[in-house]
Amino acid sequence: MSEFFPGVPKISFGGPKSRNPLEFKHYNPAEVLDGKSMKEHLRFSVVYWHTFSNPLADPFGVGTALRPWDDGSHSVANAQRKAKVAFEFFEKLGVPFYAFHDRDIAPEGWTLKESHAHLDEVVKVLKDEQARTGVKLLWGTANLFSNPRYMHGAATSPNFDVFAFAAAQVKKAMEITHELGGAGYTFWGGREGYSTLLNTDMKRELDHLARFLHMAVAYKKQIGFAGTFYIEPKPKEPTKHQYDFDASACLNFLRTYDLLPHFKLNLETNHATLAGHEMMHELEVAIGAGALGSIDANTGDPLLGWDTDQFPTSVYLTTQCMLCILKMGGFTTGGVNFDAKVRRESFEPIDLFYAHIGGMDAFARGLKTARAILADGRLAAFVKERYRSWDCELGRRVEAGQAGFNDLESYILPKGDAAKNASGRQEMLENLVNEFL
Ligand code: XLS
Ligand code: NI
Ligand code: NI
Repeated sequence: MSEFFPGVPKISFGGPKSRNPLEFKHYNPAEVLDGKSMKEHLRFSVVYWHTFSNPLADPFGVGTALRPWDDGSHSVANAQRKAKVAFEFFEKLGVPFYAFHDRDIAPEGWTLKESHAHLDEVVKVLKDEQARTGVKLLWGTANLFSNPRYMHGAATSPNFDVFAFAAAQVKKAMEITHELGGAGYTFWGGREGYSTLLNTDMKRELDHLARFLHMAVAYKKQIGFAGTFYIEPKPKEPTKHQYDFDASACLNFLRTYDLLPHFKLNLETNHATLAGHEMMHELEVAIGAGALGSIDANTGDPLLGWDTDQFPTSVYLTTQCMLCILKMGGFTTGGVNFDAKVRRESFEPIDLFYAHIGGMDAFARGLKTARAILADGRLAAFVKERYRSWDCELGRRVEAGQAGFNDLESYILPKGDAAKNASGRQEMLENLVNEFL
């Protein structure tokens, strides 16, 4: 078998003292923490689109990526070779999962029928490679935003034919995800939003989106696909307003249209910051609704206002993520999916390794740090204590919905005023977290 990354060995754990850029310093897949290996805790996944299909262009210049295996053609043979490259990469990196859009793995044809056939040809290779390596599919999805037909959206397009085309495309993407044993299927509303309200019937578009998702739920049942459906919130880009704005907007949409039992959220860090939230905020919102499914692990640049999709390197950020995920009890079907791309200046194949090794190490440190904070217990104890006054008899009755304004007035009137407040101790808690970094 040909090697596409000659000279790159299987990446192994070198330990914190290692100075080898092709070794993990913190990610030790076999290390067991609380009865689960690091590999099982983190469930790392590589995305096909940024890693193997992104030429690294920007609005001011063409792609720079050096990908010696790619002959630049839109042929099935080129796509099949790329699939082999991808699996050599997954194997050498030691990730258990990957994720794809239909159009990343196989070239779009002149007709939908031809596109379906191209997919089938590449899926054969993916299936063999999965069997050979044991690498699994975390989730599949359909690209409903690149082709010009989707300029006005897909499930929210004013053009009914586009809606039908999108449905047929998703149907096929679900089928191949199912065939490849995918643990999930993601819906990211690529252009489901608007650029101006002057030409938009928002209510009608949202109704259509809900109908589309209900049909997907019905089809999932029909084919017996048992994976998790995810919605991935994003507030803007490419449209100025995306309907799946943030976790709260998605939950409201899912509840309004009776879809909540069928979906979980796939939260992406850079999307959270674009919405004006910290990732931890989005995670807490989703967890509170019992709807956190998976994460797209990346980060933005605080000085740039768009989805830069950089690899996560901040241990503070990964610690926050892992605190939430561990408190939730860990992932079930989801994982830490690196929806991230190397910079345009990092154009060599080896940069793909450095980027992922860094992201995996950052999350391994986040996992260990979060675990230590939880084991220490002071942070959780502080939060519990902060709400202690609610543990009185009337507080409990209020929480249980068994008290009214009359009860509260009778309680507080004789006291004259509320008891004194306690300090929030933000700085002390920030110091506490830093003790573990
Ligand atoms: C784009 C999204 C996209 C989804 C998959 O911003 O992150 O890559 O994860 O369609
Ligand atoms: Ni994403
Ligand atoms: Ni994104």
